[in-house]
Amino acid sequence: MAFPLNEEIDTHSLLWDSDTASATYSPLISFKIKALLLALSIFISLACISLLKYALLGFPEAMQFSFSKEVPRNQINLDGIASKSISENSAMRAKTFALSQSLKEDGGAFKKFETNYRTTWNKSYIELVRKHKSSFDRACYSNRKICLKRIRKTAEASHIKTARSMNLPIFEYSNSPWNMSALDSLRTAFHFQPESNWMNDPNAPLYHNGLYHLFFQYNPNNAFWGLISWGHAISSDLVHWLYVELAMQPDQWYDSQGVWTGSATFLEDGTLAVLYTGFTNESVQVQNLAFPADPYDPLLRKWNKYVGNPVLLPPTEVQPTDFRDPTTAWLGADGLWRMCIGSKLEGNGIAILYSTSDFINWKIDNHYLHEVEGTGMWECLDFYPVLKNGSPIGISTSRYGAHVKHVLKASMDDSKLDFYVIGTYDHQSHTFTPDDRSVDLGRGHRYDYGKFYASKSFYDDKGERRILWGWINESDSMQNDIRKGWASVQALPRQVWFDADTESNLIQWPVEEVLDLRRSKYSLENMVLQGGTVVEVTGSSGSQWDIEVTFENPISIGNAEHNISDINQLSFCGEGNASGKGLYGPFGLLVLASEGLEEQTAIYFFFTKSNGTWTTLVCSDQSRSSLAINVDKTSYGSVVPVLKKEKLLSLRVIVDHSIVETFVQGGRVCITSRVYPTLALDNAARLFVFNNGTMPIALKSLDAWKVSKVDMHAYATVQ
Ligand code: DQQ
Repeated sequence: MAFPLNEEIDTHSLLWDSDTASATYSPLISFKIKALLLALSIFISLACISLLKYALLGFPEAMQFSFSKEVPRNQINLDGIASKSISENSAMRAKTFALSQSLKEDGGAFKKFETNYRTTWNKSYIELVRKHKSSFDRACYSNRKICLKRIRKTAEASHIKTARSMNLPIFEYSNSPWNMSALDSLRTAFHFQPESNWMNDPNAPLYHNGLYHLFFQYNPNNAFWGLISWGHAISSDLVHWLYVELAMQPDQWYDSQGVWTGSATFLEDGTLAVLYTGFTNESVQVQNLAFPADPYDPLLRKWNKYVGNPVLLPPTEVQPTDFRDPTTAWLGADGLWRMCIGSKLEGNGIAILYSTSDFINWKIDNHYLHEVEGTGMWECLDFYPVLKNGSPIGISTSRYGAHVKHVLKASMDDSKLDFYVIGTYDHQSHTFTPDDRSVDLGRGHRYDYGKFYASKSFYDDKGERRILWGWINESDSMQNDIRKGWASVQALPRQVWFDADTESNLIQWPVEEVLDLRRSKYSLENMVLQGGTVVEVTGSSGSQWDIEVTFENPISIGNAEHNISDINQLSFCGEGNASGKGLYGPFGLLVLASEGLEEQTAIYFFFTKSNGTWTTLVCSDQSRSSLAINVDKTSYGSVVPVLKKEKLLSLRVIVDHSIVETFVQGGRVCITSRVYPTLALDNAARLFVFNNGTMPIALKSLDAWKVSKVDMHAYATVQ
């Protein structure tokens, strides 16, 4: 028999025909044999696995392992839910497809993001970094820091070469005010940040089995936003962190464009459930569930996405891209869990309220938990009780009663600011009523008057306190972030409680564990600062500080009677005003200042008078924080509530290389600034006190502690 001539021959299906001693081509026989061989090999593999298991565990244990391993007390009962959900799953898919059609008309928020941020040369540069990173990755195990530097250097060199050859604009690294080692000096020493790449919102912070967990929005590949996964770190003290593997990655149709922000809830039986937003393959925002794969693992390293995801689709009245960031749930007296999700409707920010009995089947309520006109999209909602009596003791999210007030926080997508409002939550009607609508969300109190966004709190039952995390974004250029190899940090974790003195705001204070990082102390005492004075704190070189300073309140010591006309300067905290002059102030601190004061970040008080009433302002002036030109130097500020009985004004200022976090009057007002000095780096940075006002100001005390660096590293490296 001859070979067929004009066909491609599959050499695997050539059979030897013993009768004719010639090769026979038989596709049918070949298929049967293949199928037989496949079935045989599957059978043999299964048998081998079972034998191996029995050999290792012994027969009875092996059976137990498969069928009757004790179900942990704190494991959710998923019986019967999985099968139901699989059939629901395809219905969900069809619905998300329909929703995605309306999204296309909207232009696609993600596309907009890409166009805004990825300029031509950025694209080519990012590609280069990616290319070089993969080739260096193998060599990076031993010394990650050196390796990252090498990647950046090589990428820069080839970027310049490619950009030249393609006639593209070149980012002039030679003109950059920072060389690579100066850029490394901008990295924080004791604020939480991943080893490299991009981070944004804190997610599902929690305390469990002796460990604190922080999850965070993370791009594992680059120092800019994209391909968002959940990074994960663990700590026993909220200060020293070990990075563990990614908790979740975008690997399912319902989160393929990003595993977005979510929250953790401990159910009544101790089960830990995480609800998060998935950005689907069809660009729809849906809510998904995930559980620790092994609830016995104290590190909670592996996570299982629930087989019936998504558990919630956007309701028809909102856009499919305006439905995200579920809160931690709270348990009502009716036995139902409730949570809310941020959205917008006709320009109004809304908190959509849901309830459930099993955490899987959620029902939308007939009213929103809250709505504020014209505030745009609300992201990252947070809703929790605080004790009315002003005790710093925290309470769990499900607590209610006459002794509590409730706090609702929304992150305003349009302005990237976090606002909170305090009010009453009615546990019968599930309505929330702000105490004072004039300071409602978007109009009144902010957690922080500087850079602090997408925050999330949790109840820490170990410390009996409520702890708040907030994301501090970069404000240098994206090019700079890529060169640095990292972007964003988390603010220090803050304990938060109700301010019973003012009865209108919250108090926030760095968790007490931060005190353990304090080292040598430098002090000043009882000093009168005449107008125009700048005094260096001796020995103050360095860029890691925890500073507490108090001044006598000039108004409470009788000066209020000065017969001056009103100074209506509520906008005083604008650009460059630390060098301005008032009657009382500006006075305060200059941090991250170069020796010749070419660079300085001023944190100061200033008093204004209107209709005979004095108002205290606190400002953070970044206008001279850096000689670099392409960094954001916006100044921030706020009015500070100061009670008549308060004879002292206080600042606690925490400095960490490129972060200045300020807590005013015991934490009534907070301001966080990003600064990027070029001269005032590391030991070249100095600390001064100053008074630019006309009237002398009495400095009562200043204590400045050097803060030690915290070594954060991957958990695996210390095994
Ligand atoms: N960041 C997440 C969203 C959230 C936004 C995406 C807030 O879930 O609304 O990274 O920064």
